Amino acid sequence: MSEIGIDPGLLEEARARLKGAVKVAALTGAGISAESGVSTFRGSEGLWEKYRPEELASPEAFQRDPQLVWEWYNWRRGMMIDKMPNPGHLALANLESTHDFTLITQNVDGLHALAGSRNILEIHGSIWRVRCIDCGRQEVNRTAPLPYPPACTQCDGLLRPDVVWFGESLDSDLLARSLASASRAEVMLVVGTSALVHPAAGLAWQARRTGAYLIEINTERTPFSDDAHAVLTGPSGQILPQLIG
Ligand code: BV8
Ligand code: ZN
Repeated sequence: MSEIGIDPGLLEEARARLKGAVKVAALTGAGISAESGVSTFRGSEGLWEKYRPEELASPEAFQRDPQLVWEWYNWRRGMMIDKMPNPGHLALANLESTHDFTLITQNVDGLHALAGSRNILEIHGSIWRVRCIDCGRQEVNRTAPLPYPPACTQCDGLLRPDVVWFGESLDSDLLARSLASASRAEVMLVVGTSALVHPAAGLAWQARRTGAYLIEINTERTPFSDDAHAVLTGPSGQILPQLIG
């Protein structure tokens, strides 16, 4: 076994498949940021443990109690503001220089961009971007916490986090581009996601349907594991540098 406990033959096969591919896609979730110290959603200390998703990450919750929702996002922004990319983010950023690579992320923490990735589809939005619920104006600021109530500089309307909440549709252009890159991928990496949230998780199965070789990297098994060609079990911050080199 390699020092990260992966069967060397499996790792070698996955490496060879990646080396032999041109078009590659990746779908990442909160697990890729765990080794950067960013809480996951459903882990032991997962964010949702304290709150139920519909309580906070939904338009109804924001309608009902915008201050509670803002306090949660301010707490998350404060928890994320000093976090740095880990070797897993950096390895994926390197993939852009050797492959026709598209990075699809469910994460809103911005760590892939900090690691140097450029071709990123942030399908659930960004915690560092806010949007006015009246005029739609977007503002980016990496500060925490935002004073409450955060007011739009253009029309004084209420600002909301520019993320996709449960029950909200994803940006149709981002979803179309994600589907296209998943469908044309020869290899698809599925990294650090519990594969529970749709339509994001569906992108991995889409890639499988259109013939991609699927590599799952996760510390645990997920609903997706049985459909992956290679399941590399362990921390992505250790496995990705071994896989990508
Ligand atoms: C929509 C942004 C159409 C906000 C988020 C029943 C069946 C199927 C779908 C549904 C259903 N009922 C409702 C739905 C739809 C719903 C959904 O999927 N619900 C799920 C929970 C069942 N989806 C939606 O509402 C989506 N919209 O469907 O629109 C529509 C429109 C109108 C009306 C109806 C439908 C919108 C979903 C987007 C929600 N927004 N985030 C914010 O962040 O505040 S989701 C949130 O969960 C994050 O984005 C997160 O990324 C995402 C998924 O979680 P993961 O990233 O996978 O993280 P998690 O903690 O779960 O897992 C971490 C993994 O990492 C684990 O597997 C762990 O083992 C692993 N790990 C840990 N450490 C490491 C590691 N792996 C490697 N290395 C490590 N070191
Ligand atoms: Zn406004």
